[in-house]
Amino acid sequence: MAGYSFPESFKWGAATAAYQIEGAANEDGRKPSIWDNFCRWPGKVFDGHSGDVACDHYHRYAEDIGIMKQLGLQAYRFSFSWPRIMPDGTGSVNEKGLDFYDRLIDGLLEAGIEPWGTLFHWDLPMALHERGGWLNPEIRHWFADYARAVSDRYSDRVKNFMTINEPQVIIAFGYADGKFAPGLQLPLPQCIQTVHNLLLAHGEGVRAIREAARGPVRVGHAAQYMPSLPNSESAEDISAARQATFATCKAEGPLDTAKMMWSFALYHDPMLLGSYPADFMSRCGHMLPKIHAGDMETISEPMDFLGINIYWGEPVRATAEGPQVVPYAPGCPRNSFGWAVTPEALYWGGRFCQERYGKKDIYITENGCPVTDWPTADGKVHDPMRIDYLDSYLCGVRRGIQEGIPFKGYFCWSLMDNFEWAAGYSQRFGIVYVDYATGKRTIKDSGHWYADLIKNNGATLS
Ligand code: GCO
Repeated sequence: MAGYSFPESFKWGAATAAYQIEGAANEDGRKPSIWDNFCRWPGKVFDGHSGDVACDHYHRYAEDIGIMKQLGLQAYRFSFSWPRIMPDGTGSVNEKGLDFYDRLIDGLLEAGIEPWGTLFHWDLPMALHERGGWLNPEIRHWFADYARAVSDRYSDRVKNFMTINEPQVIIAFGYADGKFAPGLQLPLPQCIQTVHNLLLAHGEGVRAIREAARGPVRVGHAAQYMPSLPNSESAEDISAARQATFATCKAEGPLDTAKMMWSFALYHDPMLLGSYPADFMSRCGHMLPKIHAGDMETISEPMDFLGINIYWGEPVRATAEGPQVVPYAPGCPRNSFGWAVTPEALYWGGRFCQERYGKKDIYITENGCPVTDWPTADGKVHDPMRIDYLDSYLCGVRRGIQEGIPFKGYFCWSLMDNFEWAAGYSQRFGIVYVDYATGKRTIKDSGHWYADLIKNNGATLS
């Protein structure tokens, strides 16, 4: 109910990613990533857009920190650019790249904002892709070396690290259906090998961050997560939604590679339970690469928190034949990407996560709403639909907290409009509007709404 204050320790933040906002793609020693390359592949990215300039955050970071301070953000989730810090992916580090994140982190701390750093948010150095990328088992060592360099440099000031953003999207979109960089469409066995390599890299990265840390740090990740939502709150429908949320493949019939690569448990059972899901093993276990002694222990190196990125869920009901997807109601609210607006997704996502993986701190590391908004004659950006989206989803977090689900923080995606991957600049997620022609930032109505919410620690929610 309105007026409820979130726990004092609840962290209110916003999130971005290096390739989506920094620009300066060829500056100060940075070398191409697979996304620089992918954007030059005709037809792959909307209108041939790229992150060459993006929001020019590399040069405007001080102004952006000022906006974060004006919003009253308590934390800011950004990502380190691997090709800016280690331009060849391994070996020597690029001092000018490291210096940028020193300036950013020191500026955040000066503004009283906690820096939360994602090590990998999809911008794999092209040099590593040319050596096989996530297909090469060596990537577990490449990623660990990179993680060590980041932790060694910043762990005196950054106390919260996330290893890999959305493993599912990296593999499903990048290696299975090819709609994201590096644009590959590999057969199921090879996709499964990339999953295993990526999970080993994650585990090695957790260890490397801790080994190199100069002081206590917390390590987690940021998972893509589209929970199934019970069509009613009957015990049967809740059970059906829980089962559907963690399913990886059907017991029989054709296997859909991309769909399987999207599944949540395929990555999170190994990370959090130390084993691949039973339904996956029964049909695809033989496609895994050889699992050496210690591999599953590496993959399940304990994390200090779970980061989940949730935008919407899919209604499911119980039937005699098992969980059945319920079509969205005709004309249901949808955002500019066409994604259904399902306010209960954060609640059920967090609840099912806790029930399966235990009471580990949960941060919503991404949640937000794309709207094709623009400044009106008054020079403001009125985005009531985004406010309604954020308000209604956060009411689900409030319900979860009141029921004991360990929601500990929320990072709105995104601080500012930015490069939305294959959709280029056609989709705007920011609570701050960016005029890409001039770089001008304008805090949207949703940004002012969010600032007020933070000031009242959630008490102004509906
Ligand atoms: C993701 C990525 C973000 C996207 C955002 C909107 O979750 O896909 O982490 O980089 O921009 O989610 O799609």
